Amino acid sequence: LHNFHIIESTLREGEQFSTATFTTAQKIEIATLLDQFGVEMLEMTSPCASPRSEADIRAVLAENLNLRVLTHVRCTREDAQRAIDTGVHGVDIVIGTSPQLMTHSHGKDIRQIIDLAADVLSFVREQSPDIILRFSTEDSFRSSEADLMRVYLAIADLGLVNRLGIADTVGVAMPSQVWRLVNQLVRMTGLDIEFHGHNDSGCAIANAAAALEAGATHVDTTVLGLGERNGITPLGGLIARLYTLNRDYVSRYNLPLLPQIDRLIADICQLDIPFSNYITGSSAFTHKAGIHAKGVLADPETYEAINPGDFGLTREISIGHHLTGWNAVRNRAQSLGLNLDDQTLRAITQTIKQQADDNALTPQEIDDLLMEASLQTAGGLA
Ligand code: HCA
Ligand code: CU
Repeated sequence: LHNFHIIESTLREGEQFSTATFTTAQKIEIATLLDQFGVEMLEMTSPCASPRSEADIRAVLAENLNLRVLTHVRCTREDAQRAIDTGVHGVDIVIGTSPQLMTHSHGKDIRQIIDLAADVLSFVREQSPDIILRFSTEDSFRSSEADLMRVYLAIADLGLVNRLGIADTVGVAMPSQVWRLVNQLVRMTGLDIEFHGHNDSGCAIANAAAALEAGATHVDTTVLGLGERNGITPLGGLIARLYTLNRDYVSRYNLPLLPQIDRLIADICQLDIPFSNYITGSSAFTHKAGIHAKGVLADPETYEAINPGDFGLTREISIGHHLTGWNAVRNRAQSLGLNLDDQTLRAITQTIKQQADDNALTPQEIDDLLMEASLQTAGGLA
């Protein structure tokens, strides 16, 4: 993979999630934590959205974090001017190019889009020669390829932007489509490419990975994947995806902060972290079946592609159910300092299975069974 950067958009796309509203203090807390995690860029809601949105860009900038602060605006001089006035490090400019958005959003055709973008981008460059300037089409994957190429080539030729963005605004792209479009843009423009992908059909992480494989340099994420509708590529999911390709891709990030980051956003937005969540879901490192427990006890990599320890988390071996195995039971006995012989352990395992067919046993009930057995066998305590 190319050396890539994460554009963390919890404070922009994330705010578009149904239950997400952040106070100034919360925005600063989130930005600070993401900075400590090591994301390179933070995208914030347009200063044109509301008075507090504008003030909070300045408030986050005043924290002097390592990350670059970007804001996201429509393709107009007025919006761009207000973005520049906040003192942000970068401005992300976007305009729709799909037939749906050309008709129902801004009503412009491709020629008018190019002229407007050229005007606004030149304006920004004149005002602020050093600002990080990005141009993106919205709804790129429902736009005609010919239209897209016309727009991107015209913009690239101006030599004004640092980065081009593509957006799967309604979450319909397949990884192969993303790969092809990014690859084409990299070859044709040589510019940095950003991918922004929604998750309506479950491909947001795969699409982000495909973009990176094709040479994209930037990926948009939000914590827990918050965003419009069911959101975009989740930060933790992207980390899991890249970690399992090669740990080195994500070793520069402060991975043990991820659980705290997911928890903070879940709490603020009054959400549960889904059980199925990448890395931080409640069962992400729980092993259940006897065969799995045995393998993991011998070597965790048998059934773990991700080491929970790298994220400050621990694995759990679940014992009190009918799929349990005696290796897991022996492991629990050993953790309690009990030295039970194999025959006893196998007998206890059978007891657990039998009882658990009706009702799962609690960890305490298992421990009680083990302690009892140890009292009954002479010299049971190690
Ligand atoms: C939206 C816009 C956007 C923009 C993405 C980008 C999208 O809220 O509809 O500028 O990179 O998904 O198209 O979030
Ligand atoms: Cu979006």
